[in-house]
Amino acid sequence: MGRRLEAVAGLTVDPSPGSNQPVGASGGPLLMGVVNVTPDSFSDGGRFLDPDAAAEHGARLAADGAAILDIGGESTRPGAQPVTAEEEIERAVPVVERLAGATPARLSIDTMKLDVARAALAAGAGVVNDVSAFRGDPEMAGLVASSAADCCLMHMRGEPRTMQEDPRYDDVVSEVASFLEERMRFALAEGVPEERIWLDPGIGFGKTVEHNLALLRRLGEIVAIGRPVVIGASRKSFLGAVTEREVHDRLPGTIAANVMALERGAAIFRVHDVAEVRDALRVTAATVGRPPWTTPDS
Ligand code: PMM
Repeated sequence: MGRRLEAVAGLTVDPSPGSNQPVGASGGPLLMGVVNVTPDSFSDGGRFLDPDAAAEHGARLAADGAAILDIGGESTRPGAQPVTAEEEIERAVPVVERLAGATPARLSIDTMKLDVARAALAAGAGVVNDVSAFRGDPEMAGLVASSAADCCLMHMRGEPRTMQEDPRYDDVVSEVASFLEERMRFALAEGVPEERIWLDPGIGFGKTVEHNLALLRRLGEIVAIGRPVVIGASRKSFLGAVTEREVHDRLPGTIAANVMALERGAAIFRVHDVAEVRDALRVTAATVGRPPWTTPDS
Protein backbone atom coordinates (compact mmCIF):
# COMPACT_ATOMS: atom_id res chain seq x y z
CA MET A 1 0.00 0.00 0.00
CA GLY A 2 1.31 3.45 -0.85
CA ARG A 3 2.65 5.78 1.79
CA ARG A 4 1.16 9.11 0.90
CA LEU A 5 2.71 12.42 1.75
CA GLU A 6 -0.08 13.32 4.14
CA ALA A 7 1.35 10.64 6.41
CA VAL A 8 4.87 11.91 5.88
CA ALA A 9 3.77 15.45 6.69
CA GLY A 10 1.98 14.24 9.80
CA LEU A 11 -1.37 15.31 8.43
CA THR A 12 -4.55 13.40 8.76
CA VAL A 13 -6.79 13.14 5.74
CA ASP A 14 -10.17 14.64 6.41
CA PRO A 15 -12.41 14.17 3.40
CA SER A 16 -15.55 15.38 5.16
CA PRO A 17 -17.52 18.15 3.45
CA GLY A 18 -16.55 21.57 4.70
CA SER A 19 -13.14 20.42 5.92
CA ASN A 20 -10.49 22.97 5.18
CA GLN A 21 -7.81 20.31 4.73
CA PRO A 22 -6.49 20.52 1.16
CA VAL A 23 -6.94 16.81 0.76
CA GLY A 24 -9.75 14.72 -0.56
CA ALA A 25 -10.32 11.01 -0.15
CA SER A 26 -7.56 10.42 -2.71
CA GLY A 27 -5.13 12.94 -1.24
CA GLY A 28 -4.08 16.23 -2.75
CA PRO A 29 -1.38 18.87 -3.04
CA LEU A 30 -0.12 20.34 0.23
CA LEU A 31 -0.07 24.11 0.38
CA MET A 32 2.32 25.95 2.66
CA GLY A 33 1.03 29.47 3.33
CA VAL A 34 3.63 32.20 3.84
CA VAL A 35 3.40 34.23 7.07
CA ASN A 36 6.28 36.71 7.03
CA VAL A 37 6.60 38.70 10.26
CA THR A 38 9.25 41.05 8.85
CA PRO A 39 9.49 44.70 7.87
CA ASP A 40 11.37 43.93 4.65
CA SER A 41 10.23 40.74 2.87
CA PHE A 42 9.99 41.41 -0.84
CA SER A 43 6.26 40.96 -1.32
CA ASP A 44 4.63 41.35 2.09
CA GLY A 45 7.24 43.06 4.27
CA GLY A 46 5.74 45.24 6.99
CA ARG A 47 2.17 44.02 6.51
CA PHE A 48 2.09 41.57 9.39
CA LEU A 49 4.63 42.82 11.93
CA ASP A 50 1.95 42.96 14.61
CA PRO A 51 1.58 39.41 16.02
CA ASP A 52 -2.22 39.59 16.08
CA ALA A 53 -2.35 40.68 12.45
CA ALA A 54 0.15 37.97 11.47
CA ALA A 55 -1.80 35.27 13.34
CA GLU A 56 -5.04 36.45 11.78
CA HIS A 57 -3.41 36.29 8.37
CA GLY A 58 -2.16 32.75 9.09
CA ALA A 59 -5.61 31.63 10.22
CA ARG A 60 -7.07 33.03 6.99
CA LEU A 61 -4.49 31.13 4.90
CA ALA A 62 -5.35 27.93 6.80
CA ALA A 63 -9.05 28.48 6.13
CA ASP A 64 -8.15 29.02 2.46
CA GLY A 65 -6.57 25.57 2.38
CA ALA A 66 -3.01 25.82 3.70
CA ALA A 67 -2.02 22.54 5.40
CA ILE A 68 1.18 24.16 6.64
CA LEU A 69 1.85 27.75 7.75
CA ASP A 70 5.45 28.91 7.33
CA ILE A 71 6.21 31.62 9.88
CA GLY A 72 9.38 33.65 9.38
CA GLY A 73 10.94 36.53 11.32
CA GLU A 74 13.91 37.27 9.05
CA SER A 75 13.72 38.35 5.43
CA THR A 76 15.84 36.32 3.02
CA ARG A 77 15.32 38.70 0.11
CA PRO A 78 18.45 39.33 -1.95
CA GLY A 79 20.62 41.87 -0.10
CA ALA A 80 18.66 41.52 3.17
CA GLN A 81 20.59 42.34 6.35
CA PRO A 82 20.62 39.61 9.02
CA VAL A 83 18.73 40.13 12.30
CA THR A 84 19.64 38.84 15.75
CA ALA A 85 18.13 35.66 17.17
CA GLU A 86 16.45 37.73 19.91
CA GLU A 87 14.72 39.94 17.37
CA GLU A 88 13.68 36.98 15.24
CA ILE A 89 12.24 35.22 18.30
CA GLU A 90 10.35 38.37 19.29
CA ARG A 91 8.77 38.56 15.86
CA ALA A 92 8.00 34.92 15.08
CA VAL A 93 7.34 33.10 18.35
CA PRO A 94 4.28 35.16 19.47
CA VAL A 95 2.72 34.27 16.11
CA VAL A 96 3.46 30.56 16.60
CA GLU A 97 1.94 30.80 20.09
CA ARG A 98 -1.22 32.43 18.77
CA LEU A 99 -1.67 29.89 15.97
CA ALA A 100 -0.77 26.74 17.93
CA GLY A 101 -3.97 24.86 18.61
CA ALA A 102 -6.01 27.58 16.92
CA THR A 103 -5.74 26.11 13.43
CA PRO A 104 -5.58 22.58 12.00
CA ALA A 105 -2.56 23.61 9.91
CA ARG A 106 0.93 22.48 10.92
CA LEU A 107 3.23 25.30 11.89
CA SER A 108 6.62 25.68 10.27
CA ILE A 109 9.36 28.00 11.46
CA ASP A 110 11.39 29.58 8.65
CA THR A 111 14.77 30.15 10.27
CA MET A 112 18.49 29.43 9.99
CA LYS A 113 19.06 29.94 13.72
CA LEU A 114 19.11 27.24 16.37
CA ASP A 115 17.69 29.40 19.19
CA VAL A 116 14.80 30.58 17.02
CA ALA A 117 13.95 27.03 15.97
CA ARG A 118 14.15 25.80 19.56
CA ALA A 119 11.81 28.54 20.81
CA ALA A 120 9.35 27.99 17.96
CA LEU A 121 9.26 24.20 18.49
CA ALA A 122 8.62 24.79 22.20
CA ALA A 123 5.76 27.14 21.24
CA GLY A 124 4.08 24.56 19.02
CA ALA A 125 5.83 24.51 15.61
CA GLY A 126 6.27 21.07 14.03
CA VAL A 127 8.45 21.84 11.02
CA VAL A 128 11.86 23.54 10.74
CA ASN A 129 12.26 25.22 7.36
CA ASP A 130 15.98 26.03 7.18
CA VAL A 131 16.98 27.84 3.97
CA SER A 132 20.63 27.18 4.86
CA ALA A 133 20.00 23.41 5.02
CA PHE A 134 21.70 23.12 8.44
CA ARG A 135 24.78 25.12 7.38
CA GLY A 136 23.80 28.28 9.31
CA ASP A 137 23.91 26.31 12.53
CA PRO A 138 25.02 22.67 12.22
CA GLU A 139 23.45 21.91 15.62
CA MET A 140 20.06 22.48 14.02
CA ALA A 141 20.17 18.90 12.74
CA GLY A 142 20.51 17.59 16.29
CA LEU A 143 17.61 19.75 17.44
CA VAL A 144 15.40 18.37 14.67
CA ALA A 145 16.60 14.83 15.40
CA SER A 146 15.72 15.13 19.08
CA SER A 147 12.28 16.59 18.40
CA ALA A 148 9.38 15.16 16.44
CA ALA A 149 9.73 17.88 13.81
CA ASP A 150 10.00 17.53 10.07
CA CYS A 151 12.56 19.67 8.29
CA CYS A 152 12.92 21.33 4.92
CA LEU A 153 16.47 21.50 3.55
CA MET A 154 16.80 24.17 0.84
CA HIS A 155 19.54 24.94 -1.66
CA MET A 156 21.03 28.44 -1.53
CA ARG A 157 24.21 29.68 -3.18
CA GLY A 158 26.05 31.88 -0.65
CA GLU A 159 23.96 33.89 1.81
CA PRO A 160 20.99 36.23 1.26
CA ARG A 161 23.16 39.38 1.45
CA THR A 162 25.31 38.33 -1.52
CA MET A 163 23.57 35.43 -3.23
CA GLN A 164 22.45 37.30 -6.34
CA GLU A 165 25.94 38.61 -7.17
CA ASP A 166 26.66 36.84 -10.44
CA PRO A 167 25.64 33.26 -9.56
CA ARG A 168 27.26 30.68 -11.85
CA TYR A 169 26.88 26.93 -12.24
CA ASP A 170 28.14 24.39 -14.80
CA ASP A 171 24.79 22.59 -14.56
CA VAL A 172 22.49 24.17 -12.00
CA VAL A 173 20.12 21.20 -11.72
CA SER A 174 22.75 18.53 -11.09
CA GLU A 175 24.65 20.84 -8.72
CA VAL A 176 21.49 21.57 -6.71
CA ALA A 177 20.62 17.85 -6.64
CA SER A 178 24.14 16.94 -5.41
CA PHE A 179 23.98 19.65 -2.75
CA LEU A 180 20.61 18.40 -1.47
CA GLU A 181 21.86 14.80 -1.41
CA GLU A 182 24.91 15.86 0.59
CA ARG A 183 22.78 17.87 3.04
CA MET A 184 20.42 14.93 3.41
CA ARG A 185 23.38 12.63 4.21
CA PHE A 186 24.49 15.15 6.85
CA ALA A 187 21.00 15.26 8.39
CA LEU A 188 20.80 11.45 8.45
CA ALA A 189 24.26 11.20 10.04
CA GLU A 190 23.06 13.62 12.74
CA GLY A 191 20.11 11.34 13.47
CA VAL A 192 17.24 12.94 11.54
CA PRO A 193 15.03 10.10 10.27
CA GLU A 194 14.78 10.10 6.47
CA GLU A 195 10.98 10.23 6.51
CA ARG A 196 11.16 13.63 8.22
CA ILE A 197 13.25 15.30 5.49
CA TRP A 198 11.83 17.49 2.72
CA LEU A 199 13.99 19.02 -0.03
CA ASP A 200 13.72 22.35 -1.83
CA PRO A 201 15.75 23.57 -4.87
CA GLY A 202 15.57 27.15 -3.54
CA ILE A 203 14.02 29.10 -6.39
CA GLY A 204 15.54 32.61 -6.40
CA PHE A 205 18.34 31.84 -3.93
CA GLY A 206 21.58 32.54 -5.79
CA LYS A 207 20.12 31.88 -9.24
CA THR A 208 19.56 33.76 -12.46
CA VAL A 209 16.23 33.70 -14.30
CA GLU A 210 17.59 30.91 -16.53
CA HIS A 211 18.74 28.89 -13.51
CA ASN A 212 15.26 29.13 -11.95
CA LEU A 213 13.56 28.11 -15.19
CA ALA A 214 15.93 25.15 -15.62
CA LEU A 215 15.18 23.99 -12.06
CA LEU A 216 11.46 24.10 -12.76
CA ARG A 217 11.84 22.45 -16.19
CA ARG A 218 13.95 19.61 -14.77
CA LEU A 219 12.36 19.41 -11.31
CA GLY A 220 11.94 15.66 -11.85
CA GLU A 221 15.68 15.28 -11.23
CA ILE A 222 15.22 16.73 -7.74
CA VAL A 223 12.07 14.66 -7.13
CA ALA A 224 14.08 11.55 -8.12
CA ILE A 225 16.19 11.94 -4.96
CA GLY A 226 13.19 10.39 -3.28
CA ARG A 227 12.03 12.88 -0.68
CA PRO A 228 9.03 15.25 -0.82
CA VAL A 229 10.00 18.35 -2.80
CA VAL A 230 8.95 21.83 -1.66
CA ILE A 231 8.69 24.54 -4.31
CA GLY A 232 8.74 28.25 -3.44
CA ALA A 233 8.16 30.22 -6.63
CA SER A 234 5.44 32.53 -5.30
CA ARG A 235 5.71 36.10 -6.68
CA LYS A 236 9.47 35.74 -7.18
CA SER A 237 11.49 38.01 -9.40
CA PHE A 238 12.15 35.46 -12.17
CA LEU A 239 8.36 35.57 -12.76
CA GLY A 240 8.61 39.36 -12.95
CA ALA A 241 11.43 39.07 -15.48
CA VAL A 242 9.42 36.73 -17.71
CA THR A 243 6.04 38.52 -17.42
CA GLU A 244 7.29 42.09 -16.91
CA ARG A 245 4.98 42.35 -13.89
CA GLU A 246 5.54 43.94 -10.50
CA VAL A 247 5.43 41.78 -7.41
CA HIS A 248 1.68 42.07 -6.74
CA ASP A 249 0.76 41.24 -10.34
CA ARG A 250 2.57 37.91 -10.44
CA LEU A 251 -0.27 35.59 -9.40
CA PRO A 252 -0.83 34.16 -12.91
CA GLY A 253 2.91 33.49 -13.22
CA THR A 254 2.91 31.97 -9.72
CA ILE A 255 0.07 29.64 -10.68
CA ALA A 256 1.81 28.55 -13.90
CA ALA A 257 5.02 27.76 -12.01
CA ASN A 258 3.20 25.77 -9.31
CA VAL A 259 1.11 23.83 -11.83
CA MET A 260 4.29 22.83 -13.68
CA ALA A 261 5.95 21.90 -10.40
CA LEU A 262 3.03 19.64 -9.46
CA GLU A 263 3.15 17.91 -12.84
CA ARG A 264 6.86 17.29 -12.32
CA GLY A 265 6.25 15.74 -8.91
CA ALA A 266 6.59 18.52 -6.32
CA ALA A 267 4.73 17.75 -3.10
CA ILE A 268 4.50 20.99 -1.12
CA PHE A 269 3.76 24.42 -2.57
CA ARG A 270 4.95 27.47 -0.60
CA VAL A 271 2.74 30.39 -1.65
CA HIS A 272 1.30 33.72 -0.53
CA ASP A 273 -2.00 33.33 -2.45
CA VAL A 274 -3.27 30.07 -1.00
CA ALA A 275 -6.89 30.12 -2.20
CA GLU A 276 -6.05 30.80 -5.83
CA VAL A 277 -3.14 28.38 -6.10
CA ARG A 278 -5.17 25.70 -4.30
CA ASP A 279 -7.85 25.74 -6.97
CA ALA A 280 -5.30 25.61 -9.80
CA LEU A 281 -3.47 22.70 -8.18
CA ARG A 282 -6.67 20.83 -7.45
CA VAL A 283 -7.61 20.97 -11.14
CA THR A 284 -4.10 19.92 -12.09
CA ALA A 285 -4.08 17.07 -9.58
CA ALA A 286 -7.51 15.87 -10.72
CA THR A 287 -6.24 15.81 -14.31
CA VAL A 288 -2.80 14.30 -13.77
CA GLY A 289 -4.27 11.09 -12.33
CA ARG A 290 -2.02 9.08 -10.03
CA PRO A 291 -0.90 11.54 -7.39
CA PRO A 292 2.61 12.57 -8.37
CA TRP A 293 3.24 13.56 -4.76
CA THR A 294 3.13 9.90 -3.74
CA THR A 295 6.59 9.18 -2.39
CA PRO A 296 8.77 6.93 -4.56
CA ASP A 297 9.03 4.22 -1.91
CA SER A 298 5.24 3.72 -2.03
N1 PMM B 1 11.56 31.47 -0.12
C1 PMM B 1 11.60 32.50 0.74
C2 PMM B 1 11.69 32.25 2.13
N2 PMM B 1 11.73 30.99 2.60
N3 PMM B 1 11.72 28.68 2.23
C3 PMM B 1 11.70 27.63 1.38
N4 PMM B 1 11.74 26.37 1.85
N5 PMM B 1 11.62 27.81 0.03
C4 PMM B 1 11.58 29.05 -0.53
O1 PMM B 1 11.54 29.15 -1.76
C5 PMM B 1 11.60 30.19 0.35
C6 PMM B 1 11.68 29.95 1.74
C7 PMM B 1 11.56 33.89 0.23
O2 PMM B 1 10.29 34.26 -0.16
P1 PMM B 1 9.33 35.21 0.76
O3 PMM B 1 10.10 36.48 1.05
O4 PMM B 1 8.12 35.41 -0.05
O5 PMM B 1 9.04 34.46 2.02
